[in-house]
Amino acid sequence: MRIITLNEFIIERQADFPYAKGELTRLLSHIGIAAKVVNRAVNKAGLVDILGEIQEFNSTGEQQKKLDVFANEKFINALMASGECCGIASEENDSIVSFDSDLVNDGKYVVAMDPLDGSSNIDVNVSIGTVFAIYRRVSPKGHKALMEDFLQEGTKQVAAGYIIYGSSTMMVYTTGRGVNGFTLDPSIGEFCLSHPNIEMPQSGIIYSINEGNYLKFPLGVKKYIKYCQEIDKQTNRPYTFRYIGSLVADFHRNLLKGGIYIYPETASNPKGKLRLLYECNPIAFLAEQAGGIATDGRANRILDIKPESLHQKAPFFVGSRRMVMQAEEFMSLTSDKREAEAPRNT
Ligand code: AHM
Ligand code: MG
Repeated sequence: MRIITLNEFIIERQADFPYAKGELTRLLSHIGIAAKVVNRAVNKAGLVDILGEIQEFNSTGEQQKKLDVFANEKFINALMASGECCGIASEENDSIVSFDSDLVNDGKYVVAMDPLDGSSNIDVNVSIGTVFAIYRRVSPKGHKALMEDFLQEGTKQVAAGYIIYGSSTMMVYTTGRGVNGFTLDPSIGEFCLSHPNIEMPQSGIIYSINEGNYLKFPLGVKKYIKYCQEIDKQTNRPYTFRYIGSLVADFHRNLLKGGIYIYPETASNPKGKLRLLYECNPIAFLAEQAGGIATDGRANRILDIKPESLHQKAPFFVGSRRMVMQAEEFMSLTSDKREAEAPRNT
Protein backbone atom coordinates (compact mmCIF):
# COMPACT_ATOMS: atom_id res chain seq x y z
CA MET A 1 0.00 0.00 0.00
CA ARG A 2 1.32 3.44 -0.91
CA ILE A 3 2.09 5.57 2.13
CA ILE A 4 0.80 9.13 1.87
CA THR A 5 2.35 11.52 4.34
CA LEU A 6 0.51 14.51 5.78
CA ASN A 7 2.67 16.89 3.76
CA GLU A 8 2.08 15.05 0.49
CA PHE A 9 -1.62 14.97 1.21
CA ILE A 10 -2.00 18.67 1.96
CA ILE A 11 0.03 19.60 -1.11
CA GLU A 12 -2.13 17.30 -3.28
CA ARG A 13 -5.28 18.80 -1.77
CA GLN A 14 -4.17 22.33 -2.61
CA ALA A 15 -5.39 21.56 -6.12
CA ASP A 16 -8.95 21.44 -4.69
CA PHE A 17 -8.74 25.20 -4.22
CA PRO A 18 -7.97 26.67 -7.64
CA TYR A 19 -6.89 30.07 -6.32
CA ALA A 20 -4.87 28.73 -3.41
CA LYS A 21 -1.30 29.97 -3.30
CA GLY A 22 -0.05 27.44 -0.79
CA GLU A 23 -0.43 29.58 2.33
CA LEU A 24 -2.89 27.25 4.06
CA THR A 25 -0.77 24.30 2.99
CA ARG A 26 2.26 25.82 4.70
CA LEU A 27 0.27 26.68 7.81
CA LEU A 28 -1.09 23.15 8.17
CA SER A 29 2.28 21.60 7.65
CA HIS A 30 3.76 23.84 10.40
CA ILE A 31 0.98 22.67 12.72
CA GLY A 32 2.05 19.11 11.88
CA ILE A 33 5.64 19.96 12.88
CA ALA A 34 4.57 21.50 16.21
CA ALA A 35 2.42 18.42 16.84
CA LYS A 36 5.48 16.22 16.52
CA VAL A 37 7.47 18.37 18.94
CA VAL A 38 4.66 18.34 21.51
CA ASN A 39 4.16 14.62 20.96
CA ARG A 40 7.80 13.99 21.84
CA ALA A 41 7.37 15.92 25.08
CA VAL A 42 4.07 14.17 25.91
CA ASN A 43 5.69 10.77 25.34
CA LYS A 44 8.51 11.35 27.77
CA ALA A 45 6.57 13.54 30.17
CA GLY A 46 6.99 11.10 33.04
CA LEU A 47 10.77 11.01 32.60
CA VAL A 48 11.63 14.66 32.63
CA ASP A 49 10.65 17.52 34.84
CA ILE A 50 7.66 18.55 32.80
CA LEU A 51 4.72 17.18 34.74
CA GLY A 52 2.99 19.05 37.50
CA GLU A 53 1.72 22.53 38.05
CA ILE A 54 3.33 25.91 37.94
CA GLN A 55 2.21 28.90 39.91
CA GLU A 56 0.49 30.62 37.03
CA PHE A 57 -3.13 30.76 36.02
CA ASN A 58 -4.64 30.78 32.55
CA SER A 59 -7.41 32.94 31.08
CA THR A 60 -10.14 31.14 32.99
CA GLY A 61 -8.26 31.18 36.27
CA GLU A 62 -7.28 27.51 36.20
CA GLN A 63 -3.81 26.52 37.26
CA GLN A 64 -1.67 25.83 34.22
CA LYS A 65 0.33 22.67 33.82
CA LYS A 66 3.91 22.83 32.61
CA LEU A 67 3.02 20.79 29.56
CA ASP A 68 0.23 23.25 28.70
CA VAL A 69 2.74 26.07 28.70
CA PHE A 70 5.24 24.05 26.69
CA ALA A 71 2.65 23.12 24.05
CA ASN A 72 1.45 26.71 23.87
CA GLU A 73 4.98 27.96 23.18
CA LYS A 74 5.68 25.30 20.56
CA PHE A 75 2.49 25.95 18.64
CA ILE A 76 2.92 29.71 18.77
CA ASN A 77 6.50 29.41 17.51
CA ALA A 78 5.49 27.07 14.68
CA LEU A 79 2.62 29.29 13.60
CA MET A 80 4.82 32.35 13.65
CA ALA A 81 7.52 30.52 11.66
CA SER A 82 5.01 29.57 8.97
CA GLY A 83 4.76 33.24 8.02
CA GLU A 84 1.11 32.67 7.10
CA CYS A 85 -0.47 33.35 10.49
CA CYS A 86 -0.58 36.89 11.85
CA GLY A 87 -1.91 36.08 15.31
CA ILE A 88 -3.27 33.45 17.63
CA ALA A 89 -5.85 33.11 20.36
CA SER A 90 -5.09 30.43 22.89
CA GLU A 91 -6.72 29.05 25.97
CA GLU A 92 -3.45 29.77 27.71
CA ASN A 93 -3.35 33.51 26.88
CA ASP A 94 -5.76 36.08 28.25
CA SER A 95 -5.72 38.15 25.10
CA ILE A 96 -4.83 37.61 21.47
CA VAL A 97 -1.17 37.30 20.55
CA SER A 98 -0.50 39.43 17.46
CA PHE A 99 2.79 38.67 15.80
CA ASP A 100 4.60 41.85 14.96
CA SER A 101 7.03 41.61 12.10
CA ASP A 102 6.83 42.52 8.42
CA LEU A 103 6.81 38.85 7.45
CA VAL A 104 3.86 37.79 9.57
CA ASN A 105 1.80 40.96 9.30
CA ASP A 106 1.18 39.86 5.73
CA GLY A 107 -0.12 36.50 6.90
CA LYS A 108 -3.75 36.12 5.95
CA TYR A 109 -4.79 33.64 8.64
CA VAL A 110 -5.36 33.65 12.38
CA VAL A 111 -5.50 30.52 14.53
CA ALA A 112 -7.57 29.91 17.65
CA MET A 113 -6.40 26.91 19.68
CA ASP A 114 -6.36 24.96 22.86
CA PRO A 115 -2.75 23.78 22.79
CA LEU A 116 -3.30 21.03 25.35
CA ASP A 117 -6.85 20.01 25.97
CA GLY A 118 -7.79 17.63 28.77
CA SER A 119 -5.31 19.13 31.24
CA SER A 120 -6.57 17.04 34.14
CA ASN A 121 -5.36 13.92 32.30
CA ILE A 122 -1.79 15.09 31.70
CA ASP A 123 -0.23 13.75 34.88
CA VAL A 124 -1.95 10.37 34.74
CA ASN A 125 -1.01 9.12 31.27
CA VAL A 126 -4.49 9.43 29.79
CA SER A 127 -5.13 10.76 26.26
CA ILE A 128 -4.90 14.49 25.73
CA GLY A 129 -5.10 16.62 22.61
CA THR A 130 -4.56 19.87 20.75
CA VAL A 131 -7.49 21.59 19.02
CA PHE A 132 -7.17 24.32 16.39
CA ALA A 133 -9.40 26.49 14.20
CA ILE A 134 -8.06 28.55 11.29
CA TYR A 135 -9.83 31.70 10.11
CA ARG A 136 -9.05 34.09 7.30
CA ARG A 137 -8.35 37.50 8.85
CA VAL A 138 -10.91 40.23 8.24
CA SER A 139 -8.64 43.17 9.10
CA PRO A 140 -6.34 44.47 6.35
CA LYS A 141 -3.10 42.64 5.66
CA GLY A 142 0.14 44.41 6.51
CA HIS A 143 -1.00 45.25 10.06
CA LYS A 144 -1.18 43.40 13.34
CA ALA A 145 -4.05 40.95 13.86
CA LEU A 146 -7.05 42.45 15.67
CA MET A 147 -9.72 41.02 17.94
CA GLU A 148 -12.28 41.16 15.09
CA ASP A 149 -10.17 38.60 13.20
CA PHE A 150 -10.97 36.07 15.91
CA LEU A 151 -14.57 36.92 16.74
CA GLN A 152 -15.97 35.21 13.66
CA GLU A 153 -18.68 32.59 13.48
CA GLY A 154 -17.57 28.98 13.19
CA THR A 155 -18.97 28.87 9.65
CA LYS A 156 -16.05 31.13 8.66
CA GLN A 157 -13.41 28.54 9.56
CA VAL A 158 -11.25 27.64 6.60
CA ALA A 159 -9.77 24.65 8.36
CA ALA A 160 -9.90 22.98 11.74
CA GLY A 161 -8.53 19.91 13.38
CA TYR A 162 -7.04 18.21 16.37
CA ILE A 163 -4.07 16.15 17.39
CA ILE A 164 -4.75 13.30 19.80
CA TYR A 165 -1.86 12.06 21.92
CA GLY A 166 -3.25 8.63 22.70
CA SER A 167 -2.15 5.03 22.33
CA SER A 168 -0.95 6.36 19.00
CA THR A 169 -0.72 9.98 17.95
CA MET A 170 -3.06 11.20 15.24
CA MET A 171 -3.83 14.42 13.45
CA VAL A 172 -7.36 14.77 12.12
CA TYR A 173 -8.33 17.82 10.10
CA THR A 174 -10.75 19.29 7.62
CA THR A 175 -10.58 22.13 5.13
CA GLY A 176 -14.29 21.86 4.43
CA ARG A 177 -13.96 18.92 2.04
CA GLY A 178 -14.40 15.97 4.35
CA VAL A 179 -12.31 14.80 7.27
CA ASN A 180 -9.05 12.90 7.06
CA GLY A 181 -6.95 11.30 9.78
CA PHE A 182 -3.19 10.73 9.89
CA THR A 183 -1.35 8.49 12.32
CA LEU A 184 2.17 9.35 13.41
CA ASP A 185 4.56 6.56 12.46
CA PRO A 186 7.28 6.98 15.08
CA SER A 187 9.77 4.92 13.06
CA ILE A 188 9.85 7.49 10.25
CA GLY A 189 8.59 10.50 12.23
CA GLU A 190 5.80 11.24 9.77
CA PHE A 191 2.04 11.53 9.99
CA CYS A 192 0.68 9.03 7.43
CA LEU A 193 -2.83 8.92 6.00
CA SER A 194 -4.57 6.16 7.94
CA HIS A 195 -8.23 7.28 8.06
CA PRO A 196 -9.26 8.78 4.69
CA ASN A 197 -12.71 10.38 4.37
CA ILE A 198 -13.92 9.73 7.88
CA GLU A 199 -17.69 9.43 8.13
CA MET A 200 -19.37 9.54 11.50
CA PRO A 201 -22.06 6.86 11.92
CA GLN A 202 -25.53 8.47 11.92
CA SER A 203 -26.27 6.74 15.20
CA GLY A 204 -24.29 4.87 17.80
CA ILE A 205 -24.42 3.36 21.24
CA ILE A 206 -22.00 5.56 23.19
CA TYR A 207 -22.92 8.56 25.33
CA SER A 208 -20.27 10.73 26.94
CA ILE A 209 -21.06 13.25 29.66
CA ASN A 210 -19.72 14.01 33.12
CA GLU A 211 -22.49 12.33 35.08
CA GLY A 212 -20.97 13.58 38.32
CA ASN A 213 -22.73 16.85 37.51
CA TYR A 214 -26.08 15.07 37.08
CA LEU A 215 -27.94 16.98 39.77
CA LYS A 216 -27.01 20.30 38.14
CA PHE A 217 -28.05 19.29 34.61
CA PRO A 218 -31.10 20.73 32.83
CA LEU A 219 -34.10 18.40 33.04
CA GLY A 220 -33.86 17.58 29.31
CA VAL A 221 -30.35 16.23 29.79
CA LYS A 222 -31.36 14.23 32.85
CA LYS A 223 -34.19 12.65 30.88
CA TYR A 224 -31.92 11.95 27.93
CA ILE A 225 -29.46 10.16 30.22
CA LYS A 226 -32.28 8.02 31.59
CA TYR A 227 -33.34 7.28 28.01
CA CYS A 228 -29.76 6.15 27.23
CA GLN A 229 -29.91 3.79 30.21
CA GLU A 230 -33.29 2.23 29.45
CA ILE A 231 -33.49 -1.28 28.04
CA ASP A 232 -34.79 -1.42 24.47
CA LYS A 233 -33.49 -4.03 22.04
CA GLN A 234 -34.75 -2.20 18.95
CA THR A 235 -32.59 0.83 19.62
CA ASN A 236 -29.67 -1.08 21.16
CA ARG A 237 -30.24 0.39 24.59
CA PRO A 238 -28.92 0.67 27.19
CA TYR A 239 -26.17 2.62 25.50
CA THR A 240 -22.60 2.37 26.67
CA PHE A 241 -21.27 5.17 28.83
CA ARG A 242 -17.72 6.36 28.06
CA TYR A 243 -16.15 9.54 29.42
CA ILE A 244 -12.43 10.23 29.30
CA GLY A 245 -12.60 13.89 30.26
CA SER A 246 -10.55 14.97 27.23
CA LEU A 247 -12.87 16.45 24.64
CA VAL A 248 -10.53 15.46 21.82
CA ALA A 249 -10.33 11.84 22.93
CA ASP A 250 -14.05 11.54 23.69
CA PHE A 251 -14.94 13.10 20.35
CA HIS A 252 -12.39 11.04 18.42
CA ARG A 253 -13.87 7.80 19.73
CA ASN A 254 -17.42 8.90 18.96
CA LEU A 255 -16.38 10.12 15.51
CA LEU A 256 -15.10 6.67 14.59
CA LYS A 257 -17.62 4.52 16.46
CA GLY A 258 -20.74 6.70 16.59
CA GLY A 259 -21.89 8.41 19.75
CA ILE A 260 -22.82 11.64 21.45
CA TYR A 261 -20.75 13.97 23.65
CA ILE A 262 -22.57 16.48 25.86
CA TYR A 263 -21.21 19.28 28.03
CA PRO A 264 -24.40 21.13 28.89
CA GLU A 265 -25.04 24.26 30.86
CA THR A 266 -25.31 23.58 34.57
CA ALA A 267 -26.63 25.60 37.46
CA SER A 268 -23.11 26.74 38.30
CA ASN A 269 -21.95 27.13 34.67
CA PRO A 270 -24.89 28.58 32.72
CA LYS A 271 -22.84 28.52 29.50
CA GLY A 272 -21.26 25.13 30.09
CA LYS A 273 -17.51 24.76 30.32
CA LEU A 274 -16.15 24.46 26.82
CA ARG A 275 -14.82 27.47 24.94
CA LEU A 276 -16.64 28.35 21.73
CA LEU A 277 -13.76 29.65 19.64
CA TYR A 278 -11.14 26.98 20.10
CA GLU A 279 -12.96 23.94 21.49
CA CYS A 280 -16.57 23.86 20.25
CA ASN A 281 -16.12 25.46 16.81
CA PRO A 282 -13.30 23.28 15.45
CA ILE A 283 -14.90 20.10 16.79
CA ALA A 284 -18.29 21.19 15.38
CA PHE A 285 -16.74 21.84 11.97
CA LEU A 286 -15.15 18.37 11.97
CA ALA A 287 -18.39 16.77 13.14
CA GLU A 288 -20.43 18.39 10.37
CA GLN A 289 -17.84 17.56 7.75
CA ALA A 290 -18.03 13.92 8.85
CA GLY A 291 -21.84 13.88 8.70
CA GLY A 292 -22.56 14.59 12.37
CA ILE A 293 -23.99 17.69 14.02
CA ALA A 294 -23.20 20.09 16.86
CA THR A 295 -25.66 22.29 18.75
CA ASP A 296 -25.94 24.09 22.07
CA GLY A 297 -28.83 21.80 23.07
CA ARG A 298 -31.32 24.61 22.41
CA ALA A 299 -31.63 24.06 18.66
CA ASN A 300 -28.84 26.50 17.82
CA ARG A 301 -26.13 25.30 15.48
CA ILE A 302 -22.76 25.88 17.17
CA LEU A 303 -21.16 27.15 13.96
CA ASP A 304 -23.76 29.93 13.68
CA ILE A 305 -23.13 31.47 17.10
CA LYS A 306 -21.62 34.94 16.78
CA PRO A 307 -18.79 35.13 19.33
CA GLU A 308 -18.66 38.20 21.54
CA SER A 309 -15.51 37.48 23.49
CA LEU A 310 -12.37 35.41 23.11
CA HIS A 311 -12.91 32.90 25.88
CA GLN A 312 -16.69 32.70 25.60
CA LYS A 313 -18.21 29.37 26.57
CA ALA A 314 -21.07 27.44 25.00
CA PRO A 315 -23.11 24.38 25.98
CA PHE A 316 -22.05 21.62 23.60
CA PHE A 317 -23.98 18.67 22.14
CA VAL A 318 -21.97 16.98 19.40
CA GLY A 319 -21.88 13.65 17.64
CA SER A 320 -23.90 11.28 15.52
CA ARG A 321 -26.75 13.11 13.84
CA ARG A 322 -29.64 10.99 15.12
CA MET A 323 -28.34 10.94 18.68
CA VAL A 324 -27.86 14.70 18.90
CA MET A 325 -31.31 15.25 17.42
CA GLN A 326 -32.79 12.89 19.98
CA ALA A 327 -31.08 14.75 22.83
CA GLU A 328 -32.32 18.04 21.36
CA GLU A 329 -35.84 16.64 21.38
CA PHE A 330 -35.62 15.87 25.09
CA MET A 331 -34.33 19.39 25.67
CA SER A 332 -37.19 20.93 23.72
CA LEU A 333 -39.89 18.88 25.44
CA THR A 334 -38.75 19.69 28.93
CA SER A 335 -38.06 22.85 30.75
CA ASP A 336 -36.32 23.15 34.06
CA LYS A 337 -39.51 24.26 35.70
CA ARG A 338 -41.86 21.59 34.49
CA GLU A 339 -41.64 17.87 33.81
CA ALA A 340 -42.94 16.93 30.38
CA GLU A 341 -43.57 13.80 28.43
CA ALA A 342 -40.25 12.45 27.17
CA PRO A 343 -39.95 11.43 23.51
CA ARG A 344 -39.68 7.74 22.78
CA ASN A 345 -37.65 5.76 20.30
CA THR A 346 -36.23 7.39 17.17
P1 AHM B 1 -9.26 22.01 29.57
O1 AHM B 1 -9.10 22.69 28.26
O2 AHM B 1 -8.90 22.88 30.74
O3 AHM B 1 -8.53 20.72 29.60
O4 AHM B 1 -10.83 21.72 29.78
C1 AHM B 1 -11.56 21.13 28.75
C2 AHM B 1 -11.88 19.73 29.13
C3 AHM B 1 -12.37 18.93 27.98
O5 AHM B 1 -11.34 18.32 27.29
C4 AHM B 1 -13.18 17.89 28.70
O6 AHM B 1 -14.14 17.29 27.88
C5 AHM B 1 -13.79 18.66 29.83
O7 AHM B 1 -12.93 19.74 30.06
C6 AHM B 1 -13.89 17.86 31.06
O8 AHM B 1 -14.46 18.63 32.06
P2 AHM B 1 -15.05 17.95 33.38
O9 AHM B 1 -13.87 17.52 34.17
O10 AHM B 1 -15.82 19.04 34.04
O11 AHM B 1 -15.92 16.82 32.96
MG1 MG C 1 -6.27 23.09 28.15
